[in-house]
Amino acid sequence: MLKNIFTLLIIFTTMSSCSNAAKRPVSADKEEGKAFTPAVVFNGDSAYKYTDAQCAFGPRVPNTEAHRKCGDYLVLELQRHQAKVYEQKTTMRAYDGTMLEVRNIIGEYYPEKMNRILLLAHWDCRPWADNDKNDTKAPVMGANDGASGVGVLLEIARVLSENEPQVGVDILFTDAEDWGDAGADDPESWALGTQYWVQNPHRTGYTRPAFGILLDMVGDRNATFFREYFSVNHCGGVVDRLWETAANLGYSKYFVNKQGGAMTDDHVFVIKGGIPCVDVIDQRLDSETGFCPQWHTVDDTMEHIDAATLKAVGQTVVTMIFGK
Ligand code: AHN
Ligand code: ZN
Repeated sequence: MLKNIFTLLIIFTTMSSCSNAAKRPVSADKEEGKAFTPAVVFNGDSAYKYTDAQCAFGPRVPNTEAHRKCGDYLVLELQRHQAKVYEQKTTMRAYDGTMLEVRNIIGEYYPEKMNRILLLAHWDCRPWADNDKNDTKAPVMGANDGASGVGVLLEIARVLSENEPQVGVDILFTDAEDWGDAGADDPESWALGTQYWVQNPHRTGYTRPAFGILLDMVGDRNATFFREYFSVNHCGGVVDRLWETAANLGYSKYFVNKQGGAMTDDHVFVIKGGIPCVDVIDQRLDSETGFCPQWHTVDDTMEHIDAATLKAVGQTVVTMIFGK
């Protein structure tokens, strides 16, 4: 009972803090050790397996067999974990004129609950490794860029099938995030699936979530998550709570409590659609691309993925959902 009250408190302060964005800096004494152990456990090895399972299909580039088969797998996994699953299938025109078979996949947990949280990650892969030194025409495997976020969310789906939180949770796997124009300043060439979902709710009577958390590139061994610019501006209260929760769990090495850059990513369109949203994205402020060395290269493979990073991200989100 006490625990339930505590959880409720956390959730409502989190939801209200989205708009007033109270600044709650993480105290230095909490940076090192763990201030608490979580009640609901996220399994990093399980998330690793879900990440690997997606890569086993090959690069999940839209309009390919690997993409179709992995989409079917994601639907089945969500159903196996007791979600109410919806699919959105549509055709969209990419910036280069290619017509893409876009498929968003949504798993609702506890749809009767009116207070809801949205968790999202893109599941498609970039069709070209345009940052590669040699093979710029090859597709990206996307172990980190795509599969890692989905892997974490599939493990959260398992957790949600076994533990009922105070809030409802919607898991959204977005498609066609990564067919964007890297050579132009054209934000709308990215995140096509999310743009579609924001304009077309996946069902009538869908209860809009209070806020969203986007996971993008959350699996690299050396990941660093900075406080992304749009997230801070539109959902600062949730940013504060996420980074503070991570610190309390001993994950400050990954969740660096400093301002990062501004990202064109799925969350931008979720925010435009009226849902405040945070982007947990691995940024490297000292690198040329702003991201990890494997970003949009053929080296974005499982050998750079670490279950410890997946655990840090997944446990932080799970602790936000369930309380400590
Ligand atoms: C841009 O590169 C414009 N935004 C980063 C979004 C992204 C691409 N995330 C994964 N791949
Ligand atoms: Zn990408």
